[in-house]
Amino acid sequence: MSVQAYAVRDEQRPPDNALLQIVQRGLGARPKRLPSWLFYDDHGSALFEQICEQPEYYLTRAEIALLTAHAGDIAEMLGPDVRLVEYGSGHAIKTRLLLQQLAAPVAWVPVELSSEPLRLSMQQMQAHFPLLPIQPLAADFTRPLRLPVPPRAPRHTVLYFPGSTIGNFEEREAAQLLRKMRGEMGDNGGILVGVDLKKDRATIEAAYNDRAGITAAFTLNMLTRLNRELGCNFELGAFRHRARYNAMAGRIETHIVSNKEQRIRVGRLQTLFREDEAMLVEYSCKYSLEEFAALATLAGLAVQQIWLDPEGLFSLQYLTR
Ligand code: AVJ
Repeated sequence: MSVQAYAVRDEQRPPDNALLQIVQRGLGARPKRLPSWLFYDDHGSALFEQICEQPEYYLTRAEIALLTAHAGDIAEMLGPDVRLVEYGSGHAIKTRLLLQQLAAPVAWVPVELSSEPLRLSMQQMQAHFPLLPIQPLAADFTRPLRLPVPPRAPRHTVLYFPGSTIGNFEEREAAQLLRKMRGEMGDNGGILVGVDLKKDRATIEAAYNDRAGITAAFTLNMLTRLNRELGCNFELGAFRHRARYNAMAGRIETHIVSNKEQRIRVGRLQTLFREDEAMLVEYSCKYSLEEFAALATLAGLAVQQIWLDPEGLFSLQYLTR
């Protein structure tokens, strides 16, 4: 047996090549930049759930309040025999509020990258709606989807994209994603999308800098993940979380900032972080209603209806051709 076969560092699985390339490219870029989907390993997903419970993180509470107030109207507007395709599957409460009101839904199709969260949310949802056909789809929703054949013909397909996840995409990418969704929903389908709204800086910045430090832990967990999956040597104490609202661009910009000059190993490469060098890890774009309408137009869509939560912090918008 060759020694080479054992050259893999112990207690680590062999580095995933695609991931390694993405990270090497991101750390080689200037300024350094890593994609925000890297947050969501098991621990990151659990931390995100905790973020949603922080008093400062108004988004989730506002969206739930919105659905509590308006799910009935939304369901009425959508009509019966809807196929609900959900981008993501980690929104059990919101989805339940909506599904409860829908008349004779044809199927619920949660779309999620990893199959484990998919299986879990499927089980939970089936327990609440024993008669609802569930057709989970393990896929990357930024790529063209091949939707499963529905159990019966839907009146129309509604793509449900809650949580303001659309905000993680820069405007050009967001328009591209909406245009892709436009194709998937078909001629008389629609998109029901959660959009966080522009508001005062203090409220927005607090949401991404909770006092309990959960968001900071969520951000830095990306480094833990890279240590584990790629054998990097990030020291958690040597970096800090920074989230600031860029009012000009209308977005929260989250960075991981180096506390000192240090070298980090990424596979066979090394990268140098200067003291206070900031690596971009997330945008969370905020929109005015006018700006989002303009974005929809760019994607060949029109805003049919807008619902707001009682405090006017967050919107749910229905887009059609
Ligand atoms: C799940 C993408 C909507 O941008 O507000 C929360 C993720 N990041 N706190 C957001 C997140 C830091 C969240 N989204």
